[in-house]
Amino acid sequence: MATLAKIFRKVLIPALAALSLSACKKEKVPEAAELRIFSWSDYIQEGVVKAFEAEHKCKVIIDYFSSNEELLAKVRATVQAGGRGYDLIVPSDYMVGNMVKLGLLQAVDKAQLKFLPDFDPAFLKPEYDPSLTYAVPFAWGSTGVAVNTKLAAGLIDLSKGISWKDFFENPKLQGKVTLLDDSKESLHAALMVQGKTWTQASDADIQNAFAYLKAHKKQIKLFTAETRSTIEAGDCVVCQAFSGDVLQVRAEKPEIQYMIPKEGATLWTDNLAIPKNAGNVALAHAFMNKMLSAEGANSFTATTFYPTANKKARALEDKALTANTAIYPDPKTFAKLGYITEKVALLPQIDRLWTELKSQ
Ligand code: N2P
Repeated sequence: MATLAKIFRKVLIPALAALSLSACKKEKVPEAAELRIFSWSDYIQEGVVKAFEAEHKCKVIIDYFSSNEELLAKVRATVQAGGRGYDLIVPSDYMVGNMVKLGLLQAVDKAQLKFLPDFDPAFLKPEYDPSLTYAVPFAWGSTGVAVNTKLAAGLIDLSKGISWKDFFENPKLQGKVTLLDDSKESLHAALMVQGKTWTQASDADIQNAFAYLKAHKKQIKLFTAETRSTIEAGDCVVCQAFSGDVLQVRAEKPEIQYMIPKEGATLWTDNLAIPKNAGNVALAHAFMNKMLSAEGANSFTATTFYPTANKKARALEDKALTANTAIYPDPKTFAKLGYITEKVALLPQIDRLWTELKSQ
């Protein structure tokens, strides 16, 4: 009996320990695949992320940016630094063209994109990437103004709509308006007051528009990217903002109204694209399929109030959404919207005047 106990202690226990150690080594769980996304805020709902993680046994990491310039700076820096970057990013129209020229994007594999046959033909040949080589149109909207109708009472007569001229010049609105903290959107608003479209604008028009912004700087309470919290808190009477962001606040606060000023507003399309230094291109394509399937796109619009390029998704939408002209502008309003396009030669000038304006 004593000998048996000895054998157990001396031979079996160490053997079992060695066995379990090697089993441990073998069982070391491989690191979960990761999908790294850099997106505009609130574009990707938590439920979508959780479902995708479960379906693809991966971890989704999302960072947020609030302007195309911020997106460009980050992607450029990570590509230059070498190593793994984001797998999926969401640049707007003109920024796609810009990033392609800088060699920051890789081609998407269209054969993997199951939703393309459901796309609205209007989105299949965008000027900035006519064959959808580098980017897939995803969401679209306008940049108009949020009006707090309670605070605006007695300050502006909204029965005739609103204008950018009011926004910048109405003395009753002094210190009560906010502009997006975005050089191009701010410039576009000033150009529109002067009857210029973005594409027409010359070097001199841009200088004049910045001079106008400078002359009316007292009118502007704040340049901010945090428009939703600013509107929600009642911190502005009229606030330049993206359509869906305003409508998300309006869902809780009916006194907030989204308006397209008389002179016009920016029309934009945000895209899904894959940077050169992506680490998981397969997951990036899978996530595109998730977001842009008819069901995915439908739930995206229902939560963000931004329409997508998927026409089939529109057929699934609640009639209250498809009939909402703040989401789908009527043809007369739509005709007043204009894209911000690339103005490569004028960029240094825009940047300089913008920095000057903000530091004034
Ligand atoms: C979403 C912002 C809309 C992006 N929060 C404008 N391109």
